[in-house]
Amino acid sequence: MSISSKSQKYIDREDRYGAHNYHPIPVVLQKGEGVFVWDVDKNKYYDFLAAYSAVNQGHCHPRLVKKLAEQSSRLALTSRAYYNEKLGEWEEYMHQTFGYDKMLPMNTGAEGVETALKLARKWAYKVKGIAREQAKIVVCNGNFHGRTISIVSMSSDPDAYHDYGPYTPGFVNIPYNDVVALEEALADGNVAAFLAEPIQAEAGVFVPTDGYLSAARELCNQYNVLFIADEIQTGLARTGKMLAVDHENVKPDILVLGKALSGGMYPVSCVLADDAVMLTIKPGEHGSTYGGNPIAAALAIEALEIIKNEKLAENAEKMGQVFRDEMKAIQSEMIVEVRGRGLLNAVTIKPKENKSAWDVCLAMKEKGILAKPTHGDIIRFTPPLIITEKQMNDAIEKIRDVFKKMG
Ligand code: IF1
Repeated sequence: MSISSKSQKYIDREDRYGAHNYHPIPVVLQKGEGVFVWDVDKNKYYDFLAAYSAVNQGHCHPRLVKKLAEQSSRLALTSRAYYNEKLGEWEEYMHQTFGYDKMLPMNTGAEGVETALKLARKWAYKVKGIAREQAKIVVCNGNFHGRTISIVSMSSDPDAYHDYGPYTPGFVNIPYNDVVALEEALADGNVAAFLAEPIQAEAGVFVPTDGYLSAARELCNQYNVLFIADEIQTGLARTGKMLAVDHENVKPDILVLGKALSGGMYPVSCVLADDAVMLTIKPGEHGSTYGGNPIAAALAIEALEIIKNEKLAENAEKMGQVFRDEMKAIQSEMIVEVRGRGLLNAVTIKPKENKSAWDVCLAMKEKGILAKPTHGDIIRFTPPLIITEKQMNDAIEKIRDVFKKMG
């Protein structure tokens, strides 16, 4: 696979001076616009990863670029030691959009998940009456909720947790998409919450059986357990609805958002909950330097307005169906399964003549399509939700050529 000497210089410099905590696709990007990115040699690509679903609105969306420039030249960061004119506007906007009493603003998705864990434990001790230090949180095998030590303490993936012990206690792992196992776990009176992704994205885009989310909601009600939905990747129109839980009209007790909440401009995350949960945290008991800053607030409102104005959920639903139909029609021994919802899709690859999913991604790069495997044999396809039918068909034609050549 060809890597220009110019690109190689960038790659070598990162290798020399940067931590080796990633193994990127060998492409060096310089510009992004909509569904497209360009490398340092001006080669153009469809971005079918969209920064792991953080760029739902498309690269460098003009409304977000304008909003970032405006706010950053007016007031960027105050900390929460003071009030600022934008945070309350964002909090009210989130209440009106998602229907929760209150919002707690953070920055990264992991911080949002950690905030949800802390709220669940506070609620357990102060409201449910679980004995202190005894609260348990039920999580699913195959989960991905971030990279902090408490979060990897929940993980069932050795790559995520190996050699990071000792681990945070209080997590109970059960199989995903298994209602019987969930009920057994929730029957323990010390359980504070059930945390799950409505679709397990990093694990390989595993969509649970219809009714699983509704059953989880009902069981959490029955056993007085908080249902926490991690919609950091599945949320914000990615799966064809504003939230993935909307496919079953389920309302979690705690909702965690991130990634596309800023349209890829700036780390913005938040936690939404009603007063009975949210007000268990008192002044001085949680926070963050950048959490709720004016830039984050301005961007989040604009990013959500774009999702609504441009009907990105409807487009994700429509284009996702086109993608899955066309991928299923490709005749290739390497394509084992095509699955997903909206524009959160994945293809399981069967290696052929020692060609792996990685090799497919390298071949797609040569044809102008960027995507990356997860867990070895699964390629995730998550383009920006603004993709048009013409662009989708053009991209699929390129992907089809790759499989035709690889067999
Ligand atoms: C990496 C994965 C995806 C997430 C869900 C919380 C977070 C994420 C459902 C934490 C973040 C990112 C992290 C990034 C790559 C990417 C990823 F492959 F790692 F797992 F998307 F699938 N909940 N996912 O997907 O949010 O702290 O990153 O803002 O760590 O390599 P964050």
